[in-house]
Amino acid sequence: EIRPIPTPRGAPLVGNTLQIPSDGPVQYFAELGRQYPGGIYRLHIAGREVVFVYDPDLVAEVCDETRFGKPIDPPLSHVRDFAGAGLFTARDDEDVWGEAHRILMPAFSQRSMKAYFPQMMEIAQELIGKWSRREGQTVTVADDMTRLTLDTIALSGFGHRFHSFQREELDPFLQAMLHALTVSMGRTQQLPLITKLKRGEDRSYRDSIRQMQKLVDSVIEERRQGVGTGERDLLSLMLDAADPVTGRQLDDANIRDQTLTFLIAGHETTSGLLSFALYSLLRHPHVLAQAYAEVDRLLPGDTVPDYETIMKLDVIPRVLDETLRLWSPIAAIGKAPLEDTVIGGRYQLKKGQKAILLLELLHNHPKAWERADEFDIDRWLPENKAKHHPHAYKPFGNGERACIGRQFALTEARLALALILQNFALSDPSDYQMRVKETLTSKPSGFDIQVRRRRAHE
Ligand code: MNH
Repeated sequence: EIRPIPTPRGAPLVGNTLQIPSDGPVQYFAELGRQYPGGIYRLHIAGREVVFVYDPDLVAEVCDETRFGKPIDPPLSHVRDFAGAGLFTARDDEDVWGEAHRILMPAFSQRSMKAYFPQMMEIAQELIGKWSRREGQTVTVADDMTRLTLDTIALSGFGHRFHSFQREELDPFLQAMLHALTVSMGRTQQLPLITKLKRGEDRSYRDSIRQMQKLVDSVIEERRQGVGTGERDLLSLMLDAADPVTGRQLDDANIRDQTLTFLIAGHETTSGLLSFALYSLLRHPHVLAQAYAEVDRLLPGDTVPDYETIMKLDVIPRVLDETLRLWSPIAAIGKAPLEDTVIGGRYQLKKGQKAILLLELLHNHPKAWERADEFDIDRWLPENKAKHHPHAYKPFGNGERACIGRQFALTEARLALALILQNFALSDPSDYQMRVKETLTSKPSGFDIQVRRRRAHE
């Protein structure tokens, strides 16, 4: 029989809107979820009914692609102000999603990862160089991981060099991006009338978007001028390849949207993953010791890692898997039913009614995970992995609209962690307490560590 979806009491008209902190909405949603052990609740936010799900069996239903799709409503409809119909923010029914997906898939094959390896290596070495010059000093982890991942996707995907490690300040592109993401997130919790009234904010929002687009246009122009390698990177595929199904090529406006999408989606999340991974290693010395032992075995002394060696790593990938379980850089993803439907045999969802998967609660759900709050990389041994609930782990999303860059991120992150551990002893003298900062993605804020070289630097 149909039952109402539980909900906390809201205020008249604005519902639950004013209860949601603008600087950490998803952490608030997770907090609230702990009060609803049934794995589902709903809120009334800025005129919309939003359902939250985190029971693994309900999530399994919501991940059935014959019944649910990816809705482009706030915040993603606002992110479209700058990411347009790029892969991340395209609607399921827009032709350009399938065209771009098919054109770009070859750039994310395992063979392509091998082709990007020299570029990944070049930027990772810049990180090692910077930290070597910081001997015994502190570094701000998330900032340097952002330098690493932004420069890596820009070089591997577009042949563009940000030179972030040569500068004290983060690239102005990141300022503009952060501002645009903050405004678009904020608007999710805003009644449209309020958004309209904030004229000054809208002006600076448009400025930030223009600034990002200027950078993107110059990256594309560089290539058209013949700068770069002519390799089959993301940009060359977009400029030259046709969709095998429709025979169509991407138009200039869409190439711009995709480029901006990849510059953002291709670095924010991986930066968060690496920052959370370093945090997790410092909190679990026995796991850190295992990771050092692995690196010392596969990369003794100053051995320069090649692609094959990175693929042989076993501890480090399991550290990444477990980090993504406990600290998912994308903390929530949205799905919506294609037709009116019922989940769990009792909760009614109307066509298009958004259901948000809360990954923190899903990834900690007692139905699916034993000792859920323990950082245990042995969960990811093949024999244990086979026993996991099939829908209790979604750090890369689900189905057709899942992350296209997963292998790219994991290859880049394996290499970066291996090089960091090969070269540095890490410590956390200030005993950092986790503070998660939310933009579109989550990252540890203000996490500083101390780095010392393990061997004298040649
Ligand atoms: Mn990624 C979609 C997580 C790295 C490019 N990514 C998604 C989704 C999740 C996700 C979750 C699905 C979002 C949704 O359903 O609304 N992504 C990650 C994580 C990492 C990551 C946790 C790193 C760790 N992503 C990357 C990298 C790239 C990339 C690296 C590019 C090089 N991601 C994308 C794109 C999409 C996406 C593009 C949209 C795919 C689509 O809908 O077709």
